[in-house]
Amino acid sequence: MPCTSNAVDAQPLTVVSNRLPVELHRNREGLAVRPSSGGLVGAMSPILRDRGGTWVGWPGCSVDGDDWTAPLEAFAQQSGYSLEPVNLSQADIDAYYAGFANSVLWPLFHGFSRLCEFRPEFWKRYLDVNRRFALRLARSKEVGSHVWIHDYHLIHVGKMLRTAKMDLERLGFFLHIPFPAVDLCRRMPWMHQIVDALLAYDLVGFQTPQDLHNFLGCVAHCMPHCEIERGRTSAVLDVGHRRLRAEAFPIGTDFDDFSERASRPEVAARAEALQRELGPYDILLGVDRLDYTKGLIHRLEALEVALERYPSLRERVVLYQLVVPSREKVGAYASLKDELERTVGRICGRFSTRKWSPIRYRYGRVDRVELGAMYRQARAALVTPLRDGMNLVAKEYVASQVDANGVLVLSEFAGAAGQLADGALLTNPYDTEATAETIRRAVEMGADERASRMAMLREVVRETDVYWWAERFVDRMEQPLDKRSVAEPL
Ligand code: ADQ
Repeated sequence: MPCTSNAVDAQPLTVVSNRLPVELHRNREGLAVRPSSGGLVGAMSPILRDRGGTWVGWPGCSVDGDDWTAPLEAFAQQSGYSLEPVNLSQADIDAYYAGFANSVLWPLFHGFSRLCEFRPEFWKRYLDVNRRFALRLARSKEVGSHVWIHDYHLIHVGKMLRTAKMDLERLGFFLHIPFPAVDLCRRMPWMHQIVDALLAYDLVGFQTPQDLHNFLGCVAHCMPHCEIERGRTSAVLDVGHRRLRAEAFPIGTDFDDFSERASRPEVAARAEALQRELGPYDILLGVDRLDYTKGLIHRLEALEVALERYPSLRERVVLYQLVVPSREKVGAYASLKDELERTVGRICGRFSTRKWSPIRYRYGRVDRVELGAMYRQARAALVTPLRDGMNLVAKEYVASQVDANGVLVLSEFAGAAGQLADGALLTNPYDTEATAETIRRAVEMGADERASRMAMLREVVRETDVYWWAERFVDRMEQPLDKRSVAEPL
């Protein structure tokens, strides 16, 4: 079982994220807490179990009016760590979650500033909710002195904890999405406050060295007196009264879990069934949340160009596009589903023959067996976001490719491109013709090249899995600054 290297005398850890790692629900016996799946939960749970600790977050539903004490205690006994739910009202969800987090920070940090709604009431509610999280942490007896806060929803919690003079030894923050360059970030009226809040942590983690570099550019712009000692993947910042570290930690996936599952006979059987269902064609796979950053329309258009330019691909490939619903209440997402369906319809109408259709579109969530079967069977995965912090689908595909038969087509704007450039076929998703050509290359690649590229990819994804990521972050967070400055000096 993975555990941190200093687990013996380790302090309990508190993890804070917008959502708790569980779903609360009501069954015949009453109230129940069910663990949810996902990379972050999988990575943090063993660490929390090892060291003891607490996870603070929104349970995804209102916990008012019901007594959740008993089911939460039962969960703590079973999992080895406790949960602290923070309640959010509908007004919070509208203005903090759908508002500031997903209509300001998400689009801006991904480079879609035209979709930003810079509304002061969103900002005010964002601060209110961050304060509520901080208060919850400050008042809880379960919360220890080592706290790790996750993602763009909760940037201000650290600063608020410092203001409340909470007795914290180590305070870390990890941003799961990209950090924008200064020229983009400057469009946000609250840029200075956001940068200042990030400087309240002992360790600020980013997905890639580029995100780190962008952050340092924003710090230099907002706080010209801050001294920065730069390395390639890390930096030490001196803000006058204190020093902090900023560093790139590319998140990974649970390689062994995906790989082991993909090897199971039931997954192999499901993969064969899927192939029969789709016909004797090479499967191109897309797996995405329904999000404008994922480049779904651009991908479909690239396929359209590929079918137009390379007739040999007709009746040879089928794109199996799986889309999971997401943020349906946020304005910019509502029209995307319609546009996607129209585009699928147009391409199918244009190229389908009596026995073949170029796209199979599926809207909904699938379980891990089904997902493993798709990953295992696909001749190529088309992971072509317009911008992405990391993109775990790319790594899950690689981990599930136990037959080393497939090709990863990867956007150069996904954080994962920095680690996977050698084995993947990189493409610029805005360049539809180049992406079309990359699709053709992936389909026509010989078995030897596919196997050697996939072997390279599997090595990287195995070595830098999600446990590696979490342990490295916690180790660095707990390392005193005077011990070592930058990880890799320039
Ligand atoms: P996301 O934007 O959600 O994450 P991603 O990293 O691709 O993006 O993770 C998506 C997850 O959802 C994957 O684990 C995938 O298996 C799952 N998924 C997608 N469609 C599904 C479906 N139809 N059924 C079941 N599961 C499905 C954010 C950042 C990323 C960063 C991660 C982690 O935007 O850049 O990689 O956090 O830090």
